[in-house]
Formats: sequence, structure tokens, C-alpha cells
Amino acid sequence: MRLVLVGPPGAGKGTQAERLAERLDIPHISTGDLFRANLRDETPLGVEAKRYMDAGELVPDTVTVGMVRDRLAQPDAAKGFLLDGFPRTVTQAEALSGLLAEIGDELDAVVEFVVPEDELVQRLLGRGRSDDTEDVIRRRQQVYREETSPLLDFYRDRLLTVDAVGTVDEITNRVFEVLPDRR
Ligand code: B4P
Repeated sequence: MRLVLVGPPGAGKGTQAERLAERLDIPHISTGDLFRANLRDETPLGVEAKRYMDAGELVPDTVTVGMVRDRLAQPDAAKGFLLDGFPRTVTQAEALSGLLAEIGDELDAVVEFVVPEDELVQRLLGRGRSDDTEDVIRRRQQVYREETSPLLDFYRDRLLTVDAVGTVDEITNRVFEVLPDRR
């Protein structure tokens, strides 16, 4: 199974991705987590990513695509993967299609999480990460509308939409109800 989760910041992609990846027995690949791990290890990539993340901006596509390419080349990704927070631009989506075409594969499904903006802001203020201040959150929502939402049209032939308001269990169940039965 090769899956992508798309949704605005705070939609619960990370929360659901962990559960879905475990049940599907595929690696959970989160670009946000990869950037934060680089930041903790003080790598040059982490230092570069930090200034974008703290401002609520997207890290440049070339940096992000290179990082994902390296991660997908690791052996555990051969059996499938769940991408959380990538792609976030049409350029990233085109790069991903190219990477998959090289190995004769394509995505099975793209799952979109839908949550009203006011609820997103409340959730993120409650989480309290360093990029979860109200100004930065609003900027991230704007970046989502402008740069990430065009992906929904790019993936229209494999897009599955899930109402992501409810308990964490309810949302996991909704995803499994819409997923294609290909393991
Ligand atoms: P991410 O780490 O991807 O973070 P996110 O979109 O803010 O959060 P997510 O949707 O995963 O929400 P979560 O489950 O945590 O990105 C951070 C930054 O990294 C970006 O702004 C960007 O700078 C950079 N970046 C990442 N990928 C990139 C890319 N491809 N290209 C360029 N830059 C990139 O949940 C949020 C909160 O809601 C939590 O507190 C959670 O407990 C709560 N919650 C979850 N489910 C809930 C539910 N059902 N009900 C109530 N609360 C819930």
C-alpha cells in the first residue's frame, strides 16, 4: 500500500498516520518529523529548515524532495509507505510521481482530512510546539490554501475525502472504510 495523507496543519495527519501505518505494517514517513529530527541533531538541513518552519513557510522543494528521495530509497519502503505531510506542493507531487515511475509504481490512494479552520487553530494552540503560535498557525493555514490545496485537483483520480472531526478512533475507522483493499 502506498498512501499519502493531505490536510491542513492540525488536521491530525501525524496522529492518524502513526495508527494507520502500524495497522497496515508500512513505514510512517513524516517530513515534519524528519525536519525536526535533523533540527535536534543540528544537521545543516535541520538548521536550514528551522527558519522556514518557525515562520510558517514551506521548506524549499529541492531540500524536501531530496530528503524524501533518500528516505524512500531505504529498504523498508519497498513494501509500501504512508507519507504524512508530503507532498505539500504540486512540484513535490510531480517529483514523487517521477520517483515512483522509476520503480514502476504509483500511489494507491491520497486521503484528504477535512477540518474547519477554527477547530484547527484551537487544536494547534493546545499542542504548543514552537511553531504553534497564533500568527504562525494562521500563516500555515494560508500557505495550505495557496500552495497545498491545488494538490487535491492534481490527485482527483485517487482522492479519498474523510471528515476529520471526531474522536481519534472514529477518524481511523473512517479512513479504513474508504481505503482500497490492497495490502
Ligand atoms: P508537520 O509536522 O507536517 O505538522 P502539521 O501539519 O502542523 O500537523 P498535523 O496535521 O500532522 O497534526 P497533528 O496530528 O500533529 O509540519 C510542520 C512544518 O514542517 C510545516 O509548517 C513546514 O514548515 C515543514 N514541512 C513539513 N513537510 C513539508 C513539506 N512537504 N514541504 C515543505 N515544508 C514542509 O495534530 C495536531 C494537534 O491536533 C495535536 O495536538 C493533536 O493531539 C490534535 N488532534 C489530532 N487529532 C485530533 C482529533 N481527532 N480531535 C482533536 N484534536 C486532535
